[in-house]
Amino acid sequence: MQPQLLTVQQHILEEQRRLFPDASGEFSWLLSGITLATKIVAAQVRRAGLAGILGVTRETNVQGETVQKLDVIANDTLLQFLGNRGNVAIMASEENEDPVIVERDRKHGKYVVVFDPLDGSSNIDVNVSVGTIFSVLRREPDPTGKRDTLADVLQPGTRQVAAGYVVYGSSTMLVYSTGNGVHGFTLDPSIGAYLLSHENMRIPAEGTIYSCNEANYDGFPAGYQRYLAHLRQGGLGRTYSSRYIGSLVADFHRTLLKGGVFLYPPTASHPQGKLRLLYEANPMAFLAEQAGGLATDGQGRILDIKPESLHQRTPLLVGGRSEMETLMEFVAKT
Ligand code: AHM
Ligand code: MG
Repeated sequence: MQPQLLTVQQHILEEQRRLFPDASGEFSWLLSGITLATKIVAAQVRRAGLAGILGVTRETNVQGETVQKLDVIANDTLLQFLGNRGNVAIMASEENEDPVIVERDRKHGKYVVVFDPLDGSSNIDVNVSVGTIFSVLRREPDPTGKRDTLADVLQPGTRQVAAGYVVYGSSTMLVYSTGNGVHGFTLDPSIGAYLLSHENMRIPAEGTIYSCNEANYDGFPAGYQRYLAHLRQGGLGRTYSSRYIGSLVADFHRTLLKGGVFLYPPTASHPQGKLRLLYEANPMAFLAEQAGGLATDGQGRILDIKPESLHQRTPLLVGGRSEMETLMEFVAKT
């Protein structure tokens, strides 16, 4: 008999029906905007090496269209498919300096979506995995349409109602959570559907991989240096390997599946770290906690940080419990 296939759309609808029987279905409709947009991005990413060839004549392709950079395409696609849902009032993207207001839905839209359309895009040129990261926040309706829209975006990560990412890797995978566990779906390109492949993902409590840009080691605060030395010297009773891709989505995805720890600490040149709180750290922290792991900025829980600006940076330390608890001890002693 044919194995039971479950698409992400069915999964979201069933989850919503089970947990919120009175729900309007609007939230599922919003998430379907993300799944559709990311399938379009995935199709473009698969052709990335051809962009130069197709656009060889003065940056226009054979159809006469201007060849755009992939991160611009990804951004435009997400803005388009989220902006026409009818329930998204505000979108904020790594690619846009200010939040994008959906004028039609500004008063009654229930949601804010924050995203990094193509994370790790410098890796595109060398055919390494990249991804899309998203975070969905609820907002109170604004019948006057006069409220400061930025305040609706600057909410702590605890207010996320959903978060997830798509990794454009050797296969394309969507991983998401609405606060009821973390679930992974693999895109079957032959039918264009994300199919459930990883139900209820959990970060192993103990791993054997650490992941950071070790070229910055000399600029890490002393506690981080001692921690990495501790892992290398077998201080946790296991032998560690180092893996670093340089695409947060791919490094996080590996950490989710294999355990261990990913860290982008403060550095001498980036005292606040490099990663962005709203569309990189918060969604990953939400997923990590939902998968039984931990995420901090070295001081406290990422999800508790009250954002002050849209593109604010934060150190990010995320991983399985054993690595994270030891890391917090080392960092506290700094
Ligand atoms: P981007 O959003 O501009 O692509 O930059 C973020 C990326 C992350 O994906 C990755 O974790 C980090 O930058 C790597 O930084 P570094 O090159 O300093 O190690
Ligand atoms: Mg990014």
